[in-house]
Amino acid sequence: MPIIRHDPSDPIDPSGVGTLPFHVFSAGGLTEEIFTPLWAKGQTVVVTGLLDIFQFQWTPDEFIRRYGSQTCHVVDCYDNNQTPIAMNVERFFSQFGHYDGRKTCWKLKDWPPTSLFSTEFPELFKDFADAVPVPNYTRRDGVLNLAAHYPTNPEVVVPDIGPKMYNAFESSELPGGKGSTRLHMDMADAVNVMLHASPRQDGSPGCAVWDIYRAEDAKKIRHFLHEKFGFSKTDPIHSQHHYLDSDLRKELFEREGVKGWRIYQKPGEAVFIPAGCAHQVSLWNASSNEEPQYLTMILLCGCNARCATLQTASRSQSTSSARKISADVNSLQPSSDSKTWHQYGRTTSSK
Ligand SMILES: O=C(O)CCC(=O)C(=O)O
Repeated sequence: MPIIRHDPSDPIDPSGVGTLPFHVFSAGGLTEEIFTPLWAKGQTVVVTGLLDIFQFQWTPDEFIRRYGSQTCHVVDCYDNNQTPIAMNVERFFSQFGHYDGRKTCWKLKDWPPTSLFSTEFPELFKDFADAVPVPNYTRRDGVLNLAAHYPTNPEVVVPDIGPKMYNAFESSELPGGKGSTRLHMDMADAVNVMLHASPRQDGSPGCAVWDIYRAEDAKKIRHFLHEKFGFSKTDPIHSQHHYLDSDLRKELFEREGVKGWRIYQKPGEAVFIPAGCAHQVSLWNASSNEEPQYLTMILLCGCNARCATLQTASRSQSTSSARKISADVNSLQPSSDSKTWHQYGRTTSSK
């Protein structure tokens, strides 16, 4: 049964909107038999207690020790253009825990680069693959992961399915806040495991605050954003320009009746994000504006018929990123016989 989780150490939702109920399982409690029908419905799922399964120390100090001199590119979550800033890995990770009143919110995305993850960071790659829940779906080589069955000929555009890592500092969801990852939706299902968050002053961990909206609410969200920010040729979700701060979430609920799954993700918890569900993230640490030190990791996994829903949406878009999404999704479709599309143990009802 989906539940509404009440953890007294969670932040108070400043919008007052709350959450739709969602499914929560312990690490050993989520079997494939349980997961498959839930996932077919396009609902988010949370798995707790994964931290002990990881062997690698996913901490800022360990990244500095092993990879400190490597170059990486950081963006400021408040910069609308997301202009990359080059620096070395040590400079980024050494900022964790040394907040100096700066007004920026740095995010290190796609480090290590996805293409190099398995070859240059084999320990990280293996550790993640060995720990991730429902591995037949979520591992890159999982038998139920559609992406593992891709044709290998070079004509096929293979979508970027990760794994990839996100590291970011604390961000705000209060009015004017931009979170750490703005509202967007992906063409593949994803599972995101938080590996590290700096402790708060009372010793309990900080968390990532997820707002995930049901795929069937995307139309209402688009309508709301168009009304609010004006119509533009760019799709308001795919453009990834907007973060729904607490005022906007409240207004979305009042005007369109749309409420999402609001998940406060702690270290060792996995959040599953169905393809086609608009979602956004901010990172919270109750030590107010001090010590923003978050580290999360994401693994993108297989895609199902929900991608066809996304394809319909993105076909009408004219931006290059929308065309790229559309191309990626097209490449997932078998060219003539749609039966092969349904072979991987997932139902195909797309709502
Ligand atoms: O972990 C994050 O901050 C963002 C991950 C995410 O939203 C995505 O990759 O789609």
